[in-house]
Amino acid sequence: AQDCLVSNITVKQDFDRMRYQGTWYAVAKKDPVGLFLLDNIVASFKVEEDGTMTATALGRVIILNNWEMCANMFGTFEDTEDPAKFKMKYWGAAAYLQTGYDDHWIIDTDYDNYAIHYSCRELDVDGTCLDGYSFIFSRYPDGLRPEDQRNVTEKKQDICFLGKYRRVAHTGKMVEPHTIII
Ligand code: DAO
Repeated sequence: AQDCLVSNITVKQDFDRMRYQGTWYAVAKKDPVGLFLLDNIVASFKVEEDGTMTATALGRVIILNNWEMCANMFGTFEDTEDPAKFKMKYWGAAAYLQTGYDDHWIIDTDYDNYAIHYSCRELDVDGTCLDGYSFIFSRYPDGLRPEDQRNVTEKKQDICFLGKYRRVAHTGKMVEPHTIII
């Protein structure tokens, strides 16, 4: 949306949650206020027997200022009238991890290579997003295919987050979930 109104943001047409299942590596992220997941972010989506979409996510976080750990997160998705727009309830395996209830929109995906996620947490009075975050997901930990990059850049612009992303590293040096590195 050129006007950056959240209500004018378009999402994936006829989103197919079955094809979205499986592992997605976050390769870039636009952080919200009070960022939580830092890097090595891997999400795994699943459609349960009753049709509900769920996800687990791992990622490196810093809690209590400088305690670094691998967070084990869970999310369940509530359907809305738009198949690509969900409400996500999320929580951590440990009590000191973040919990929340966020919008979870799939802006675009080809299911096999890339996905663009969007969440606005707080609307500004003018209808633009005051606080939001977005993941660029790839099916591969080393990044997007060159042929997907132009489309992803266009979509970053459509959601008015262009220039606000940082790279999400995948070092492969993740320790066991719940291991606290002091
Ligand atoms: O990292 O700053 C942040 C905000 C993201 C919080 C959401 C984490 C939990 C996700 C559960 C699975 C969905 C990908």
